[in-house]
Amino acid sequence: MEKTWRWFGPSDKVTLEMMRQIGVEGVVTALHQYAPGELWPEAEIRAAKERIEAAGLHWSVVESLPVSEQLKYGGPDRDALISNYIQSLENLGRCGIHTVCYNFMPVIDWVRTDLERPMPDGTLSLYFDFVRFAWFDIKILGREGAEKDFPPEVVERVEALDRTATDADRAQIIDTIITKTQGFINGPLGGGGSPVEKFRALMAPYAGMTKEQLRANLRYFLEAVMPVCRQWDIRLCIHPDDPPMPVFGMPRLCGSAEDIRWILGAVDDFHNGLTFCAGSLSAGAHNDVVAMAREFAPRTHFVHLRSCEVLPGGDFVEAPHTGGRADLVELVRIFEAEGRPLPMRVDHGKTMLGDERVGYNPGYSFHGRMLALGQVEGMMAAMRHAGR
Ligand code: DNO
Repeated sequence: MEKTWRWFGPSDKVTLEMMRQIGVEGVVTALHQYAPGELWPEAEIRAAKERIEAAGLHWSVVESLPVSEQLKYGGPDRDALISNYIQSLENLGRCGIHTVCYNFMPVIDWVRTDLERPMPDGTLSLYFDFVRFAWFDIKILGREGAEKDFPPEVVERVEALDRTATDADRAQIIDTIITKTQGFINGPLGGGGSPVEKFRALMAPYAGMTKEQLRANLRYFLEAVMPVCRQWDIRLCIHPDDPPMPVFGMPRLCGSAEDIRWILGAVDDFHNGLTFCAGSLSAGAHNDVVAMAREFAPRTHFVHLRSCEVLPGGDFVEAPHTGGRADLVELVRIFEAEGRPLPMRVDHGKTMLGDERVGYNPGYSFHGRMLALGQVEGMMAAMRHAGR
């Protein structure tokens, strides 16, 4: 595997020079200045690429070329948006960039209820608290029928929580779920008005949508973009749903082995591939992550290494890279054996040793990820040694 690192562009507090010092080889980035759906001009791609190369690195993966909401719900402009997407892929191909990650999650990308949950060792971790998540859905978003999506004992705890919650607690969870977690990935929601109102408006086109309809829209998109991927050898790789289950009553389609099988079979082409995000997949107790890696390695084009621990009651926490239920040692063995120089980045890390004072994007601390990269690099070295 190739050691890569996610870079949020020139404003990222982790610089390209810092990455080089810790042994990173390839950069994972995007043209964050463009909103989802906008065309990425070739000149801008080239400029970003040259900047990365001037630092002695190379642009290995695009994460993400975002898929607009209209493509996911099948809105009236979808064909125009698809032609922009195709043109952006061609422009990337012309610049020699061949791996492109995307996701197909309606409205909300990854979800956490806590971005700085204190751990017993003094580090801070991302955390998903099932009851607080349900509280957000039922009481803050006020989604119709939301209580039916949760077990009665969770709904009871939501009632109790709501009686004691303060305005500051409400503001904090809105800021976490809507503003902070989504903001640095897909850009700020923009405009005035309350984030909750905007969030409801974004969800509206998905009302009543089934998983089958979402799948049909993904197939439509994949069929349309595959020719340009073949022509320019672009390996498109879908990112699994994080967490790997439906949220806020909207369907999700990439959370289990069966889902991934369906996606890879929908257009059975090497260029229709997977981002193997061990962290997202391990957050679902239904997933046997190692078995999935064995099955899907031949169509995996990008690897995200981290591991979750699923706790009783449905909470999950991001475990150290040497622990949790993803079994990274085994995953490294499987992906190293693929023989292709698969780009791999360590995903989220703990916030530690002063990271909390710098203001990194949630999950993208410097020290925490550096520690994780060292751990994964050790696993890779051991595999390579054993294979000699
Ligand atoms: C969060 C990330 C996701 C991922 C996108 C890919 O930290 O894993 O936001 O980048 O879903 O499209």
